[in-house]
Amino acid sequence: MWLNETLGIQYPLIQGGMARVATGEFAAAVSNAGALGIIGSGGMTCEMLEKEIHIAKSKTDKIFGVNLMLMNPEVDAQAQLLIDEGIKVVTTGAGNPGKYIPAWKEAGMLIMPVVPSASLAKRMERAGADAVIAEGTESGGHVGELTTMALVPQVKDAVSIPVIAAGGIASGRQALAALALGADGFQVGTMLLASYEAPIHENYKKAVLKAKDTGTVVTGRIGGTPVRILKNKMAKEYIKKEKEGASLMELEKFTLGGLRRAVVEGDADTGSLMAGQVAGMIHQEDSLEHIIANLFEELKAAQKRVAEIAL
Ligand code: TUI
Repeated sequence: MWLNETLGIQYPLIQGGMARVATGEFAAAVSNAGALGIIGSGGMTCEMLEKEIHIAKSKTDKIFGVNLMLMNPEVDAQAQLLIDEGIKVVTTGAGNPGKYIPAWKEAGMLIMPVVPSASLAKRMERAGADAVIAEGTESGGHVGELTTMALVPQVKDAVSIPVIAAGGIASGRQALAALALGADGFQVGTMLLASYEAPIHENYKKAVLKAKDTGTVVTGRIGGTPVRILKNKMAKEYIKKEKEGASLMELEKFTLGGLRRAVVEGDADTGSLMAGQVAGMIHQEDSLEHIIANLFEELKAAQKRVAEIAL
């Protein structure tokens, strides 16, 4: 497929940006397992990002990338850091990276912004993006409105650059469905939380393994920053307060530091346990190598099964 052929990697698979989870060591492990590892800049200062890039470089000879979280207060300096560090692939999230694209192109980087709509996909194509990642609202963390099922084909029809499908992919069946929608590659996040290598607290991992299909909820829709997390005490209270018309300030008090509480401290009650709707289909811990190889074994089996259906 376009993605693995362009990057010279084994699998047409990108790891999602996963703020506070996707460290340099984790991204290197994903790249070593044959996919494209990505360091997530969400929650990092510029100095932290630099350190993580150096760690990734020391842990793999394979290609890896950086996800630039565009709401990060240090994003301007981080955008330049990627050039200075010779980063070859950048994905972006939570905004429009248009102003950085000319300098990134000049540096020869492969640019793949996450888009929640066909209109932003078109703008990104005009701005010079090499591909777009069409991420449906099934995904974890900061989400758009459209589902992967509705978004991917509409983005595909709107642009002529390659389209990577994201949101709701954790099995070969879902990857095959993404192919049918027109995808030129896949991005996954939630399924990798269940890897031995994921640097998250045991309690976070256990909560993902325990989650059911209806186990996630979107907080912050009213405030304009919708974030999908596993349902817990904090999420329920947040939604209740949101419905009661609480002020943004009051709501922020709930979520401030929530991701750190989840990932580092393992506080499953008041932490912000970001995860996608596919959490309900993840039942066991495994190595990154197995998780990724299995996805493509399943994809081949699903493709064969579908090809044999008489219509
Ligand atoms: O970015 C993500 N997912 C994330 S970022 C993150 S860190 C965070 N922490 C606390 C609060 C909020 C975020 C956790 N998960 N996914 C990619 C994504 N991008 N989803 C939606 C978008 C998006 C939304 C609007 C991309 C562009 C956009 O453009 C608006 C515009 O300016 O046109």
